[in-house]
Amino acid sequence: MDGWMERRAWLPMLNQLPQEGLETPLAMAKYELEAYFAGREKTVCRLDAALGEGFEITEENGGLSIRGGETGVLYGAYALIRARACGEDLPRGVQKPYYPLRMINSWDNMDGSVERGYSGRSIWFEGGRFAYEPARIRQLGRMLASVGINVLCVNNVNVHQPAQHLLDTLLPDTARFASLLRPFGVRLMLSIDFSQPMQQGLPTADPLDEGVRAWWADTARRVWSAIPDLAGFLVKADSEHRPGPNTYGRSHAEGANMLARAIAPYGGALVWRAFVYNCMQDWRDQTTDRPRAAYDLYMPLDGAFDGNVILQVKHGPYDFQVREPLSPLLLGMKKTNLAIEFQLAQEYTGHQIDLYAMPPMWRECFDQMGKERVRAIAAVSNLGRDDNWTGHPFAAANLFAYGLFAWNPDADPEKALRQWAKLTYSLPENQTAALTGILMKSQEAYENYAATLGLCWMVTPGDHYGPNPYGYEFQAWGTYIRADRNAVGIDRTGGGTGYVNQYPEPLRSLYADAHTCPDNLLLFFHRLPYSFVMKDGRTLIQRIYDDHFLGCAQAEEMARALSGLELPFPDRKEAEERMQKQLANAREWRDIVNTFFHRFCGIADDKGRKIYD
Ligand code: GCW
Repeated sequence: MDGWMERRAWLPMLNQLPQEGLETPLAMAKYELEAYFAGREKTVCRLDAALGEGFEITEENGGLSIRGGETGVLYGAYALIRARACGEDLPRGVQKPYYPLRMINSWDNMDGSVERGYSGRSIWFEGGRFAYEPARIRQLGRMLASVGINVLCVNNVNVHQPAQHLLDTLLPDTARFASLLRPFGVRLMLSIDFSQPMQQGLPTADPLDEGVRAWWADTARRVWSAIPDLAGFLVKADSEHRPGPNTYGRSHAEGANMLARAIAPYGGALVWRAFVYNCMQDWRDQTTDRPRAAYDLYMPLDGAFDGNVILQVKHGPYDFQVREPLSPLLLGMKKTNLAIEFQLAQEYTGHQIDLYAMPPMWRECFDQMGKERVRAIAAVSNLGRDDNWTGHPFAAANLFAYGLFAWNPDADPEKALRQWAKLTYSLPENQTAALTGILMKSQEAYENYAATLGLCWMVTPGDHYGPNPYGYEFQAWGTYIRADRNAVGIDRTGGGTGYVNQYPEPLRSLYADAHTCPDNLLLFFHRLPYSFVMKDGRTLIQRIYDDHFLGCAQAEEMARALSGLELPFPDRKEAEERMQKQLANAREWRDIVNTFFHRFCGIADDKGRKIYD
C-alpha cells in the first residue's frame, strides 16, 4: 500500500474510495454518509436542481434530509459530517457558496516538477505526460469537494512547451483526468500560452489577426467538445517573459477579450492574471516603483473587459510577501470582474517548513476589501506527491481553511483552524486548543523575524527561503529596501513614488502619514531614519531589533507547545523535524537582519542583547 493511503486528511478519509461506481456527486454523497455514519444516523439525499451548489439540511421522520442540487447534496453531506465530527450545530437554512468559482491554481509542469512546490513532485504529471494513480486523484477530488473547492487548474501559469499539448495531442488524457474529478464537482481549468497559435505554424499570435481568432475559436471548440464542463483558461501574459498582447502592440483588454470570445459559447471563464510589471528594472532607476505597475496598467482598462473575463489580482501589489497592503486594484476597479489570488504554497512564508497559517491574513484582506469587491477566488496550490500531501502535515490547514473562506469569506480564522485540527487528529480538547493556538500564532511569529514593519524581499534570491537582507537590492525585479547608514525603506507617498495615491480615502491619508500608517506597513510606505520614534515611543531601529528577538522567541514557544502534543506517527516526527529547521531559520533571520542593520547604523540594542558587529 502506498504511504499516502495511510495518511489522514481532515475528514475521516482513511477509508479508500471504491474504484468502480460512484460516478456522480449524488452517489458520492450517499457513499460518504453511509461510510461515516454506518447507519448510526438516518440520512436521505434529495435532488433539487434549482439549488445548484447549494443545500439545506432539515429534520425529516426522525432522520436528516439533505436537499440540494447535484453538487449541493455532496457539499451538504460533507457539511453534515463536519458538524457531527466537530460536535457543532448543523447549518440552518439554505447554504450556498459565496463565490461561484473557488479555484486552486497548480503550478505543476509536465516534467513532474512543481514551480514553488514544497510537497514533492506533481501528483499527476511526470515525464511530459499525465501519470498518476487514479485512486489518488479521486482522493484529491474528495479533499477538495469536502471544503467546497470546485475548480482545479492543472498546469503552471508559466506554460512550458509540452503543456501546450494538453489542448491537442494530449487532449484525450486531459479529458480522462477531468472525468476522474467530475463526481466531486471539481472542474478542470487549463493555463494557456498566449503565443500558442505560433507553435502550430501561424505567423503571429496578434489578437486582432483573423487567423489567430479563428485558431482559438477552433481550439476552444475541440477542447470543450472533449471536456464540456471545462471551467476556462488561465493566462499569464506579458509577465516575467511570458508572451502577451503587448508584443503586438495590443492592449490587455484586446488580448483577453479575443480569448474570452473564443470560449464564451461554452460558458468558459477567461481568467487573466494582473501580475504584470517590469522585471528588467535597473536598480538605479528610482522612478519606477513595482507595486504601482498593475494599477497603472489596468485602471485605464476598467470597463473594457468582456463579461466572461475575470482579472485575477494577487492580494498585494508585490508578490505574496509576508506583509503587503491590499492591492489598490482590488479597491479601485469597479467595472471589471475581479478574483483575488492567494498563495497556499509558502514561497515567501517558510516553504512549508516554517509554520505559517494564512487564515488571519485572509480575514484582514476581506475585512478591508469587502467580500463583494471580487467575484471569484483563487489560490496557488500547496499540494504535491509527498505522502502527507502538503510537505508539512499542518500546511494542510491552509488548504482546508481556504476552501472554507472561498465558500464563506466571513469565515472565522480560529474556528476554521480548530476544525481542521479536530477533524485531522481528534485530540483531546486541550490539545486541539493548543494546536490551534500554535497555528494562530504562526503568522505573527514569522512576520516578526522575516518581514517586520512591512520590509519585503530580504530573502535568499531565487529560492526565497531564509534571510539575505541585500539579496534583492541590486537586481532587476523592482525589489528594494534601500537601507543605508541613515535610513531604510521606500518613500511611496505623494512626495515619493506616489504609490499611496492609488488608494481611495481614507486609506490614502492613513498610509501617507508615517504617524498614522500602521506599524506593520510603515517601511512599505515610508523611508525613515533609524531614530524615527514609533507610536509606542520606541525608535525604529529598536523596534527592528525587538521584533527579531520576539519572532525567534515566539518560534521557540511554538516548539515547546508542539512537543506537548500527542500527534500520531509520522505526523509528529515530520512536524518536529520541520520545527527544528524553523528554529534554525528563525535564529538566522534574527541574527543576520539585526547584524545587517547594526552594521549600518551602529546603534546599540538598548536591552543589551547579543547583536553581532
Ligand atoms: O512569485 C513569483 C514566483 C514565480 C511565479 C510568479 C507568478 C509562476 O516566484 O515562480 O511564477 O510569481 O505568480 O506568476
